[in-house]
Amino acid sequence: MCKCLGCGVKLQTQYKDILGFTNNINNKLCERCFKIKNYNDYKYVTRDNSEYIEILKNINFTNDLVVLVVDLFNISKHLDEFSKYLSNNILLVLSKRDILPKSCNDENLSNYFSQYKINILDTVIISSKKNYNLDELYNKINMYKISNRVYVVGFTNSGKSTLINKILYNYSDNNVNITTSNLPSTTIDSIEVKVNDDLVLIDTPGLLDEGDIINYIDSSKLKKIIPCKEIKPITYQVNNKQIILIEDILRLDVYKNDLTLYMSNNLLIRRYYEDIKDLKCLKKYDLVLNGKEDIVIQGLGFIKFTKKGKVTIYVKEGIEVFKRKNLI
Ligand SMILES: Nc1nc2c(ncn2[C@@H]2O[C@H](COP(=O)(O)OP(=O)(O)OP(=O)(O)O)[C@@H](O)[C@H]2O)c(=O)[nH]1
Ligand SMILES: [Mg+2]
Repeated sequence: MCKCLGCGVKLQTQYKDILGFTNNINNKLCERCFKIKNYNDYKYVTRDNSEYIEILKNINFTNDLVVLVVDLFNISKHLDEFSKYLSNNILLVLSKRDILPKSCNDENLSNYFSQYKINILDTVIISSKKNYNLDELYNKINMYKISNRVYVVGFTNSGKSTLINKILYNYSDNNVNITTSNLPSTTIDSIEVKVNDDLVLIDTPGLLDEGDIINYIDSSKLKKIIPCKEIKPITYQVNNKQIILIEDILRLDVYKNDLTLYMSNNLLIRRYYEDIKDLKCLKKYDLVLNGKEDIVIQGLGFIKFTKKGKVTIYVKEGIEVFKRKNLI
């Protein structure tokens, strides 16, 4: 069976509209990967988490080390899902450190994850983009691995394939380059890459987070939403009721509080001091803050509040909105 070296899908030459199509079975890449890599032209695919859960169950049959990659900017509410299926030792990798402000304390970020019921051996904060802490991560992978096989898992878009490419680039002669993109489900099936005789990394497709904004927004808007460089947080002190609109995506009604927005700086933010009708047609969430809590709008970012108070959020139905203790 020939597999695409970019996404792991089984190659086929019969059905143009089905995953894995290529016009020549001897090609190394499927047509979809070829287009992503050469034209940045992404064909949206819908995947089912049940296939992915089977992959996790099979990893659980091994005793091998698992590298769990979590996007620091987009931490899912459902991270504990991984512990449902995996009892392997886990090296937690907090990715995309370059997106959060430099001033954040790495130790506090790591400590934040102690609340999850995951079998964490150790934590490393990285940025594949900036090559931050990759030596430390590579050493820890070699130190903790039980066999020469190490699995890389996580939610879709957390940066698994980018990390593997970077490890290959830094520490290996293997010049394989897995397909990456900022859209979900880029990796379709497991891909084994040999780093050296003692280490094989196995990339896996990402678990889909159903409440992530990525599933509800036109892909042309994603460039605005997904930050690609360090976020400059925006702080507001609200003394009387104010309304903050973020593009046509989110409406925030705040009554007396201090808040800081951690979102892409490409988004248009408008602030109103009197009542307006805009975006009230979206789904409404009335939230009570107990002090030092963030409101997360999955995939869009988060809003840090310091004080107790009431907040109303309007956002497209389906996008997950939840509270958590302050990350930063
Ligand atoms: N800013 C920043 N972006 C990153 C970093 N690592 C990955 N990305 C970006 O995140 C997006 C997703 O990366 P992928 O490596 O395709 O993510 P994945 O986890 O393999 O995704 P799936 O294959 O869909 O499960 C891409 O646009 C990457 O360029 C990083 O360290 N910093
Ligand atoms: Mg991938």
